[in-house]
Amino acid sequence: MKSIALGMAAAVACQWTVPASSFAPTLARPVNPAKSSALAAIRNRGLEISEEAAAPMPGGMILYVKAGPDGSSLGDCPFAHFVRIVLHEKGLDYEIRPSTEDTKPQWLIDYYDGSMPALRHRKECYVDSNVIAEYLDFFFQEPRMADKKRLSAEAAEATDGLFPAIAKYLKHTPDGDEKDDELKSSLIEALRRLEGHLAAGDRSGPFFVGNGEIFTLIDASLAPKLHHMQVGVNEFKGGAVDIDDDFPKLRAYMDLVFARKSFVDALYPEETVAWGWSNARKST
Ligand SMILES: N[C@@H](CCC(=O)N[C@@H](CS)C(=O)NCC(=O)O)C(=O)O
Repeated sequence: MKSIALGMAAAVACQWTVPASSFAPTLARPVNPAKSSALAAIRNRGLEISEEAAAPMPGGMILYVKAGPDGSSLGDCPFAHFVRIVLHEKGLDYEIRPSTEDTKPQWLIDYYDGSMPALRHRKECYVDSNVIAEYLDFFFQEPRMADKKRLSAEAAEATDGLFPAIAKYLKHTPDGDEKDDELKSSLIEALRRLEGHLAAGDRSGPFFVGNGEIFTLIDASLAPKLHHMQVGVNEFKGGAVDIDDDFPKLRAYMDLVFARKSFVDALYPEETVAWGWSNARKST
C-alpha cells in the first residue's frame, strides 16, 4: 500500500510506448475547427504532439485482468477490482479482457512479464494497480480521488500489511492448527490498526482518509481486499474472525463501501473469490 503514494514520475517510468505494429492504428486527437488555423501555423514544430502527450484523452482503454474459472469471465483479482472501481468512479469507458496464461497478448508477456491488471491506453500501457490508479487520477481528475499527502500517507500506513496477512491466513492449511492461529492473530492485529484508524481523529465523513469526506484511491483499494477477507474467512475458516462484534467501526465501513455503486458494478461472484483461494490453498 505504500506505493499508493507514488507520484506520476513512477507511473511515467513504468510506461512503455508500444510499437505501432503491435496495435491497431490509433485515432488522431480531434481538431477544434476554431483552432485549426492556429494549429496549421505551429505544424511541424512538434507543439501539437506535445499537447497530445501532455493530456491523454478518455477512450481507447483496454483493461487486461485475471480470468475466472471458465477462462473468459471476470476473475477474482482484488487489484483489478480496485482499478475498475477507479474507472467507474470517473465514468471512464473501457473494454475489459479477462485473460489467462494462454490468452494474454504476447506483448504483455514480452514487455511486462504478463503482469495483470494491465491498462492499455491507446499506445501506452501501465501495470501495477497503484500505478494505474495514480495515472487515472492524475489525468482524469473528476472526481479527484486523493486527499492531502500527509493524510493519505497516515491512512496508507494503517493498511500496511493487511493484504499479506489476509492472503497468508486464507492460504494456510490445515485450518485450525497452531500455525493457523498465529496467522489469524496477525490478521486480527492488522484489523485492529484499521479499527483504530477509523476511530481516531476528527471525522465528519465515513471514508478512510483524513476527515473521511472523500472516497479516495485508498478506499477503492481497501474495499476489494476486505471483501476477499470476508468471503474467504467464511468459506474456509468457519467465520473465525468476528468483524461484527470485535470491529464495529470497520463493520460499518465495510457495509458502506461494499454498497457503493462503483464497487458493486465492478464486482464478481463470491464463488469466484472462493475458487481463486481454493486454488491458492492447493498450491501452497
Ligand atoms: N501488485 C500487483 C498484483 C497483481 C496480481 O497479483 N494479480 C494477479 C491476480 S490477484 C493476477 O492477475 N494473476 C494472473 C496472472 O498474472 O496471469 C498489482 O497491484 O497490480
